[in-house]
Amino acid sequence: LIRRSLSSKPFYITTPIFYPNAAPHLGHLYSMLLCDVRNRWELLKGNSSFFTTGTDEHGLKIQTAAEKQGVDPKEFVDQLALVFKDLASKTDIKFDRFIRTTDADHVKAVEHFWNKLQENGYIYQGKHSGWYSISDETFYPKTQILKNEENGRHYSIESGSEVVYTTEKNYFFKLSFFQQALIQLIESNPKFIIPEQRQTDLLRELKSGPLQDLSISRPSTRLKWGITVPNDDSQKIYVWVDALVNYLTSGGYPNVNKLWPGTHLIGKDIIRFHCIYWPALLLAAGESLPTQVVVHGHWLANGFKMSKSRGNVVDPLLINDYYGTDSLRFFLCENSVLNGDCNFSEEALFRTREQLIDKYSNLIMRCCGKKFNIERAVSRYNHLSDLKFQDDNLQLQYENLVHSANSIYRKMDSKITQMNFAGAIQEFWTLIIQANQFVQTSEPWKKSQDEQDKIIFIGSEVARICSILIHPVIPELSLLILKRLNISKVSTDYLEIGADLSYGKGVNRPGDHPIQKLKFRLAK
Ligand code: ME8
Repeated sequence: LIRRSLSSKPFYITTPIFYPNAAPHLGHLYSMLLCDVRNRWELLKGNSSFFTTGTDEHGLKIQTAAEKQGVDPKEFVDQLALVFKDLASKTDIKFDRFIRTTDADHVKAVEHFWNKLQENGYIYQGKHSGWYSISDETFYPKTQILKNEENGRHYSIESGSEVVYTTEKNYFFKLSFFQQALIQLIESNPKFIIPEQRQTDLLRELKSGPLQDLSISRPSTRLKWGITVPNDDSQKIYVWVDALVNYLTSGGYPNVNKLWPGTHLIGKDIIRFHCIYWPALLLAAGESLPTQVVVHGHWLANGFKMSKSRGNVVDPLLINDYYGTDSLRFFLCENSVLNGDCNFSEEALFRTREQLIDKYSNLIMRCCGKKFNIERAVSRYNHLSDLKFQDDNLQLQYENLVHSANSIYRKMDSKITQMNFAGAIQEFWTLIIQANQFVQTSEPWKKSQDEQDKIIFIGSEVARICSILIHPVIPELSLLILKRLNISKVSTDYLEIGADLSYGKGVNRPGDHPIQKLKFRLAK
């Protein structure tokens, strides 16, 4: 059995905090979902677990988006934070804290973190020079600039906007100082970043040349919407430093430490921030490093990167409304691979829903048939040693099924704790198919009551065990089924065959086919 965590701190998992400069996209739902499933899994195991998500509300992106709409940035983010929360609530995402970088405790945490970096000698004042575009509000590297020989002016190749060579005051973080420490840290901790390939790539990058110090402030004249550098009104804190500290804020930083260190789940485009900047900043501030950084790929739509111009952006709220939460959650988990991109298609989502009905619900429907009696079967066959079938072949199938049912938890647990949800779901399907075959080929409707009860007992037990184990992925449907079987003990403490013998009362009602309700529920 899996040993319960003895540490007093809960398991702590975080999504990135999202930019609320536009409505949430599928990637946002996906990262919340992966964390939600993992969090629910820990809770199912009886562990304490804490899960945070939230919004990254400062910075130029937000400032510009708010200006475009002619509203105050705070009002703007207040509205969008609600949309993100709404997505979470509609998709059964149960976070423990929704952190916003405009929260008062977060602003205090960031100021304290900054002061710590300064006290420890890792911040210095400097100048930053480069090609700056006023309209794009960004610096471009020299290699990205073209001079127009006719008018002598300079332009960004990428955006075509004019750029001017500018020098501004900035605070810098001594990132270069941490290069060797980062290499050592990563080399001595082979699972610091998963999947492995991401760790290998990052190490290669870290060894490829010297790290440059990082500019960690912006002039307040340019960046108005941000946290002011302590004791210097002329500068605002770089939005990534502000954002990363959110992971400490939720644990009570700087006063108490109820949570840290935690496990981060991030998308592949923000590895540098989480695996180079963040560990270096933590080392500089004297804090522990994250437990692990889990990196996922991106969702494509029918094989293409989602983009507004291509018109293939999947709206998670719409899809959720149309296909139902559990189908969408199941689909995203079943088709999710960490070490590559994932493909979204409505046809595939439709098929997922059909499979849930055909394979999963079918097992329950078979056992709940009005010819059978789960209550009697469960109360009668509570001693596994009693279960002997006359037919040798059936006996063998039965023994194999019991073995599979009693080992599925360990298999799923090892996959889920490695964030391999597709693998865990594969285990779930294997067992469901095996049980369906057993019930089908044993033909209980032709058997004596005694043999029939044995078959129905094992069939219901597999349905019960699978429903408990799949609960973190499809919380509503699994509970509906467990309720339909009158099962109330939803925990990994009751996963052996025969571990809960208190269910089944009144389940096999004539004329009441649970599948109808399920179909309706799934198809919403
Ligand atoms: O990066 N599929 O926020 P963000 C899957 N505020 N995931 C995707 C995706 C896709 N198609 N597109 C984007 C930020 N993502 C910062 C984070 S954390 C201290 C600050 C993922 O709203 C992306 O990889 O732009 C990232 O993990 C997340 O969405 C949030 O992106």
